[in-house]
Amino acid sequence: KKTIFYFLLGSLLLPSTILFSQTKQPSRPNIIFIMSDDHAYQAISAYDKRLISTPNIDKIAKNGVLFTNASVTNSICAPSRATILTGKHSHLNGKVDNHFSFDTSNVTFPQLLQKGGYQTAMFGKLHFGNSPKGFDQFKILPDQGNYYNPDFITKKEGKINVTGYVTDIITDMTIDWLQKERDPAKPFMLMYLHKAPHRSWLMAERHLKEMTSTAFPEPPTLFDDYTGRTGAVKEAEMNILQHMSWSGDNKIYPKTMDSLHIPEIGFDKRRFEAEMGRLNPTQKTHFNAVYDLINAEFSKAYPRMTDQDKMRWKYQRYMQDYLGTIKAVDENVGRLLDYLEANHLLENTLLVYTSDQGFYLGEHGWFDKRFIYDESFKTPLLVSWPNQIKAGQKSDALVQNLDFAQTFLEAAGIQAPADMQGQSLLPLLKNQAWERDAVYYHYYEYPAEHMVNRHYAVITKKYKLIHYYFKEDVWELIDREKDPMELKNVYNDPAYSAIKKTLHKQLAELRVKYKDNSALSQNYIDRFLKDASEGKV
Ligand code: SGN
Ligand code: CA
Repeated sequence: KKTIFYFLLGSLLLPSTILFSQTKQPSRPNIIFIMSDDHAYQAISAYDKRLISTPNIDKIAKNGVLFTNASVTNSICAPSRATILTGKHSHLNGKVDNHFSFDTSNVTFPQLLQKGGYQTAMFGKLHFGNSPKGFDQFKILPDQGNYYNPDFITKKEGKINVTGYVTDIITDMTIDWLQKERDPAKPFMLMYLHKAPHRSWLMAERHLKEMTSTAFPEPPTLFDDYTGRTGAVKEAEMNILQHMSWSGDNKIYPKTMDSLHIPEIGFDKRRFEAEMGRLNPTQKTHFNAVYDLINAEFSKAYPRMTDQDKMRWKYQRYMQDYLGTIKAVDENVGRLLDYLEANHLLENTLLVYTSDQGFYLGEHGWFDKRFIYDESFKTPLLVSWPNQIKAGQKSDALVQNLDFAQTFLEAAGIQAPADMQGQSLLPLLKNQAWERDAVYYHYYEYPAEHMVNRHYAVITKKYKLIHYYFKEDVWELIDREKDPMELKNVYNDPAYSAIKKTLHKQLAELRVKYKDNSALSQNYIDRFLKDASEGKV
């Protein structure tokens, strides 16, 4: 009798339980996209422990997946962001370089998520020359933004100025939004976008003493003389000794420069003032306490310094300041993760940490990015989603920033437009079948700052076939397994003639697949030259 009673009770309750669980728990995940600007994977301890410890960023990979072969399609800021938002290569979304504004008639994944019922917000650096569409709330830096006391363009209050350090402020805004504006009835998509560690590398006051008294190991190719590769590598203006500015980048005071009669490149006094000139008196006191000392020691040492000493000195100053800015990024990522954990917002959240591209930390003697060589072609990528993705994984799949839009749309159960060009990473994240044996790359911004020639390429796990095509027309073939530091062009080595043929075929196929043809590229070249001749660039 008892059994029959419970059976009847159970069958009465069951349908309502199903109904209840369907309405109560929105199963669509939240999406949090964390991106810093110019953050090299060499400066994340989950990838490389030599330079810095980033325990909070590392935690994301511990909870999920660390991608060791993630890359960008065009290694420069705004174009990478446009590719992320549109799921299209630069030649199709139109944002081929940093010069022109983003074409807002493009369809972006935040617009689709918003239409599909997501609450959306963006905080930090966008760098599009206009405001983003598809966001319920945004507070973005104008253009590159500033490290200290930055201005923001906001959706609801127009332009505002906030006192303090940019990385802390962007995090405050983000957590504030989660606390006060988030609608718990909806899933959300949040873009939390740091300016750091972009040039010219001003760290938070609290890290000044520690970071300026630390010495960092040099990369083996710091004194690369660029032999064995094409002219494009030699022509680039991103050598630490020759092109990094003493005052603007390394914070040698203009008055120290004058007293030592040091010839300076570029607009470095402007650059020095552009960031250091924004400090308020208290901030300035903290900076001076540290940089006065550096300037005094430098003044004493400079007259006896050889070129090699200068390179070494600049590299150390570069690393102290660059890595100093990352200290605050890691602390603030930790602050956000703690908030999410405390509020049970981690489990059903697809959370990504990446950068708009990688960066050279002295490899090949360089700073900056743009080139197809690993340090700037690759980008960090750490992903977690505890409800769906197993913790502690590592993947060497050839994934790209091109894939984010479709990944997020699929996670949200929204159909991606057919003309998006990426591949959702969800199957890969869930250990299901996912394949790609080569990726495509195309960099355009030339002639321009740092003078990196235009190039396109096919990249497999084993090789890179690169075509520098603008000023000079030359090919490079890199054997990634035999030459991991990418110091030798084997394009004309007969031993590679068969592989060269295969790669040429793959490259041609990818250009057709992604609809990149020379006519399109020629359009951008013409447009650039016209604007340059009219003084607009
Ligand atoms: C600035 C920097 C460059 C950097 C570009 C692009 N110069 O112009 O070194 O390559 O931004 O960076 S600075 O003297 O103004 O700092 S990007 O990340 O926005 O693409
Ligand atoms: Ca960047």
